[in-house]
Amino acid sequence: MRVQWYPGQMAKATRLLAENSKLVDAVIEVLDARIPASSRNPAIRQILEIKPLLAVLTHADLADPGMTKKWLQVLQKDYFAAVALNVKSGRGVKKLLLYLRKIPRKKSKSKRPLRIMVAGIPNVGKSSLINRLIGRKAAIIGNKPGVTRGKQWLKLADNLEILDTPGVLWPKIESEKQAFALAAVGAVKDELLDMEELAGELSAYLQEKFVESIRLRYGFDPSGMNRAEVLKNIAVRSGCLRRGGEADVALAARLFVKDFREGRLGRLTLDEPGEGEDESIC
Ligand SMILES: Nc1nc2c(ncn2[C@@H]2O[C@H](COP(=O)(O)OP(=O)(O)OP(=O)(O)O)[C@@H](O)[C@H]2O)c(=O)[nH]1
Ligand SMILES: [Mg+2]
Repeated sequence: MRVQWYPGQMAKATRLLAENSKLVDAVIEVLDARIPASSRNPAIRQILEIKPLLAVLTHADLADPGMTKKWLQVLQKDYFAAVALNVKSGRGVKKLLLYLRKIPRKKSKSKRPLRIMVAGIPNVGKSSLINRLIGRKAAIIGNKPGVTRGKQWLKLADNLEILDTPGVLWPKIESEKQAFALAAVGAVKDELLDMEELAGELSAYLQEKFVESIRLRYGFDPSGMNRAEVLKNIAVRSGCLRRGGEADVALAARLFVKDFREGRLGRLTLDEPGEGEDESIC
């Protein structure tokens, strides 16, 4: 899957991270629990000054719990701390607050509030996480990438300030698998995607790894079918039909991707710890 986005806008967001990293004591890199490897910014350690880096896995409610556990073990080796969160229910927030209290600080800076920057790919849940930590809707959120446009300082308590930042994607996506993973979870604007191509890739991936997810949701066995046949069957089974009864594959493609994103195909993790290319990033 090939994805193109606006390098100018992303370069600006990357600059914003670099400039503001000078002002903070630590950085939370928000990762998506469904794609922990693909949502890691390979350049984050070069962009940021050397600072404690915490990994927070959002969307843990939509990811495979066993895989999330494994991923946390992998990430703990590489980050100051790694925590999984369901931002919607608040599960995991207490643990994160405990880690934030353990962040070491220079003596000269210990009188001012602790400052944390929240960074990560678009639409991963950075602003939602901040709202959860603060306990009210202080940052604007939305179910599409590019909602947060500039930086925003928010006060969590007298002794803690948090910086919300716009989502960043790196200019060169390492592999087609990574581009697919980012598109599947909604980190890339849908307007920049060929939804039928994305749905086709998703169906091929699920057929290979989680064939039951299609059978349970749509009531047919996709074994042996090609991508077009799978989408056509989804269209027919879901009532995505044009006038005259012909399958509306474009509509079915959107429905299928939406079903995946909203967890109706089950709790699925697309990146496996230990997959060759993922290990090299960790
Ligand atoms: N199910 C689920 N949805 C989540 C979780 N975290 C965030 N979301 C949803 O993900 C969408 C994006 O959340 P935002 O907080 O706006 O994401 P962001 O990273 O700030 O996005 P940008 O500002 O566009 O980069 C919203 O619809 C949230 O409700 C989570 O842990 N689980
Ligand atoms: Mg945001």
